[in-house]
Amino acid sequence: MAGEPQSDCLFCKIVAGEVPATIVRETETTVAFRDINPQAPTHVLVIPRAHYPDAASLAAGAPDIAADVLREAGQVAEQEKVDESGYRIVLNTGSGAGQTVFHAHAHVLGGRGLNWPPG
Ligand code: DGP
Repeated sequence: MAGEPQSDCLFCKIVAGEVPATIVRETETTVAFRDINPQAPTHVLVIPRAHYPDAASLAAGAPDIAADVLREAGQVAEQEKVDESGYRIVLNTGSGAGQTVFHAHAHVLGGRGLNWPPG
């Protein structure tokens, strides 16, 4: 069923506390933790506790939680003090765009110059 935990999902295991992560913020609906392979001085992933495979399916199936993820991304940027210098929220969608974990997540990147367009 949409939103239910998946036994083979890494990020569901982080939500359940079965895989360790450096958690920086938590809400009733979201968890934010440091990326294991940081691409910037600040690189935090914000995920919904509920399992949806990508951002689009999250927005379609649980729009309130999609909004929570975006709100939390902004809170992470503030907490990490990258909000004034500027930061990027990235939602890789599909393997062709670099998505490797199929549990919706927003990357929050900041603390260095960020080029446009991204690679
Ligand atoms: P994406 O490529 O957009 O699907 O992003 C997945 C990110 O997840 C990638 O930047 C690396 C990160 N990641 C993968 N495995 C782990 C893990 O076990 N712990 C943490 N903290 N991050 C992970």
